[in-house]
Amino acid sequence: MNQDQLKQAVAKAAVDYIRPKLEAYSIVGVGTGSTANFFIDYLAEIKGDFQGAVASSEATAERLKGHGIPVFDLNEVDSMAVYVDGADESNPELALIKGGGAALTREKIVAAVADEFVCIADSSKWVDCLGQFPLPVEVIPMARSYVARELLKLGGDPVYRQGVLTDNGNVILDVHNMQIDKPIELERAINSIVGVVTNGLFAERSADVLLLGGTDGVKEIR
Ligand code: ABF
Repeated sequence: MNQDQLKQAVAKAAVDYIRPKLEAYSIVGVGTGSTANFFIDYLAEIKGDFQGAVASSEATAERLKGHGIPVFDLNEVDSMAVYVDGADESNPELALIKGGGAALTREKIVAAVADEFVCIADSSKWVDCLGQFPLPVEVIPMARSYVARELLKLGGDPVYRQGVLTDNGNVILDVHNMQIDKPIELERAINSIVGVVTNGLFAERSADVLLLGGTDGVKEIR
């Protein structure tokens, strides 16, 4: 199986996993990226089983609408049964690095609202220690250089992601060479730098379950 086939397998497994939890009034939070895109395509097959979705990016909203799935503004919903999204890395505690697709802030907001966060990933995303994937940090544009200097003090090597603006109109710094032994502490430390919108560590609100696709099938890890 190639990586895309593994992503498809976990996307299908996610639909099977959430289907029994859905009611006619349920809202599904939907993430961003290629694994999430496969999930949207399978989700469309059961669109009669739930009310609609909240999207973590404009791209996801467009794909959902293309399948005829109603998309709600997050402010219109007061609860969300489940949020399904991919990741760039997961450790055994299900703390994640996300944001390779620059959608980290909206992803973190939607994850915060959801009763259950289901992460879907192929086995290449599984690591013992987070940090081989550069950690994305969304930054207010005028604070970019200041935040970069502060990230250097924390031991990382920030690199400006040229030519990328987030859906919120901000920029991304990708922090390389960060050894992330204490994800919760680092998530808090980076978020406390003035000018940071949020960072791609999902450790305070980690995934509740990870559906991890490998050549031997999809494992459910808690
Ligand atoms: C999003 O998609 C991100 O937070 C993460 O950066 C990315 C994973 O990408 P893919 O599913 O394309 O590997 O969920």
